[in-house]
Amino acid sequence: MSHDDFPTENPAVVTCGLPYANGDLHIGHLRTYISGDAFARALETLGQETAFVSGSDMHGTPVAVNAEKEGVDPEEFALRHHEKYAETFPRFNVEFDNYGHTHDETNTELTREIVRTLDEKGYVYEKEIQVAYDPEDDQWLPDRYVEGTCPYCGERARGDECDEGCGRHLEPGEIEDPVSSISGNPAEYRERTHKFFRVSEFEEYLSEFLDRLEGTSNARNQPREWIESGLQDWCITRDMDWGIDYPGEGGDDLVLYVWVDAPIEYIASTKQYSERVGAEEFDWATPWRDGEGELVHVIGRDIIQHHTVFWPAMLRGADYNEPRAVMASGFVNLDGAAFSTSRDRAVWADDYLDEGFHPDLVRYYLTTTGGFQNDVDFSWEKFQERVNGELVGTLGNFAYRSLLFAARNYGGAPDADTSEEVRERIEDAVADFGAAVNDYSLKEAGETAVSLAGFGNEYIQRNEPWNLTGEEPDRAEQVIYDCVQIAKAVAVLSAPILPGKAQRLWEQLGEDGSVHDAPLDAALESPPGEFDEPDELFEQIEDERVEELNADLEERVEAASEEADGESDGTAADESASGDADVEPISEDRISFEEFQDLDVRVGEIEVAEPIEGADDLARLEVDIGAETRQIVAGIKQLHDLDELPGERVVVLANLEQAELFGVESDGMLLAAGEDADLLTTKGDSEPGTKIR
Ligand code: B3M
Ligand code: ZN
Repeated sequence: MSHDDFPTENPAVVTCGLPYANGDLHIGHLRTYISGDAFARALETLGQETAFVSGSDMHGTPVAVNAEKEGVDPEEFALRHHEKYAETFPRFNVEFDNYGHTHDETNTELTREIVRTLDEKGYVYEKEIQVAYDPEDDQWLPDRYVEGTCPYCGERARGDECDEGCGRHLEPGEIEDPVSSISGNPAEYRERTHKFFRVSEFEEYLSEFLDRLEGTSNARNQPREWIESGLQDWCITRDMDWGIDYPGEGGDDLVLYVWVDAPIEYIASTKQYSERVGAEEFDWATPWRDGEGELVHVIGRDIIQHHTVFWPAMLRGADYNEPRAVMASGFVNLDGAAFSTSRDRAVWADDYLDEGFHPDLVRYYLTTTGGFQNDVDFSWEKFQERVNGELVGTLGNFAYRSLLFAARNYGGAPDADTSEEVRERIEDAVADFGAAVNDYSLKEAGETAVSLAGFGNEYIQRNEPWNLTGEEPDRAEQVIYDCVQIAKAVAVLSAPILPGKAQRLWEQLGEDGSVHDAPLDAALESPPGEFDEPDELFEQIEDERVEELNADLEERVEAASEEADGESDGTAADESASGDADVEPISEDRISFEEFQDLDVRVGEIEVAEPIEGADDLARLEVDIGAETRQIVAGIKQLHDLDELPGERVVVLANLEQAELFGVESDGMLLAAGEDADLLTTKGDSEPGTKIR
């Protein structure tokens, strides 16, 4: 069975992985929420009825451990963070139809009901297992209360997840050499009776389900390996006070494992939305249970297993509908290394906004830099480059010059019809947008607007309406009308990713209402006649600003590292105990040898190196990489004597996506170290084209 293309007749529900209510949000966290929001908006643009929901994950040891470290009650602790999240998301134009939390009544009730159903249907059984226990503190050590060695890969891991190694979910009792993460005391294993969910019974179902599943390929393929290597049943109870009490027989002193009630919040949150707007407007039961619907989960790639194995098995066991798609994103790094909350090595959500940056800029950066599955590297330089290049230089520039010319000369859109060339170009963009959304590619969906604006710039430049107004007024009117039409299409196509800016452009065009209510066809409908002179949509980010932001980040990292070093109590939980403040921390995110082999790195020989006029830092190079000579743009203009470079052997990443920098195509990247762009070279005499492995 394959799914019909979006838009379908059925209601869709787009969900985002629930953030644990246990800390401050940084822009790395925001990737999931911004992407979910953009995808939900894009579906609506296509005409798909969509509810967009999520909530805070209030339970489990990620919350309990942090609350305990702060010495506060977990409920109070989690609620405080929940409220903060609920307030922060809209500030990034992430507009959930409902944002609940897992501790509320709707979720608690629904969770109990679903677990009871699973129990009644024979999918739950009891088993004696070994559970980690701290004899000195007289405390059970579920999940993140215990740390030790992963039995699968030998890396350090926490109780329920090999977070630094192979990424597997770990069952209680599996972790080796257990130690309490709170006290640092060595732990022992003691026997306890727990409840298990028979995931293994769903093996056949899950493998068929994966054949139907849409979304990103990581979410569709990775689980196959887990299923082929045999599914384990999941322990669904924990020895804790904080959580939802086990609802069935014989689990009086147990709470449910957080991963039971967390995904159920997707349903509960949809239910709350229904209750608020009325079932006539959106009936939660249609997509989830009684009818058909399109369920799309947007998550981080570390929780694929939970969403493609455990969750669909639960849904199936309790007679709910299955997800249509799982979109699993890569992580966000900062200047090439993982964010580190404890080292203050992060761009915090609040700080970003306090700096006065518009939320749409980071939305654009996070959704269109690289494919959805890939990790995105954030640096203020790269952010500046994309904002100044694509948003200011292409989209903003096109909108401003077109609307300004139109307003000054005609008081708005002149009297004309769209030319065939422009109509066809917009039709292509509209078709590309639809295809991108059906392909779950936000990057491609976002690119339709920017590349259409790029076409608009080229169109206006080629037709020079400013030279036509005197001699050929009809031609001038035609060209400007076309440009206004393109601007309208750009507003419609960019709305999911740039909701605030697209709305501004919509208003500049003299349109009423919200661009978010405009269907995709509006891109081709005639723009209203009158509008005033526009103001610029985007503002250039200056180099000094970037320098300040980098200096500030460095200062904070240093201060946090010093503080952490001073405070270090030597427990296993202290993330900051290793590393040197002056050296970027080594990424905790290991890649496989296969992933490394995806990089096509070659020896190259520089043939030409010349400055790019007008660009501060950029040089244009021609590099022989054996089979061909590549044009590569590199930020080395100030850092190297370009005349001396021809003849140098360098190291080139040959299969990097092509890019355009300062209007010059760049087809590959020179590898270089550090701030001074110290160029990597070869020691022996490998010829250009030799592969580096
Ligand atoms: N609260 C956060 C995470 O592991 C976790 C997600 C739950 S989604 C149902 O990314
Ligand atoms: Zn492991």
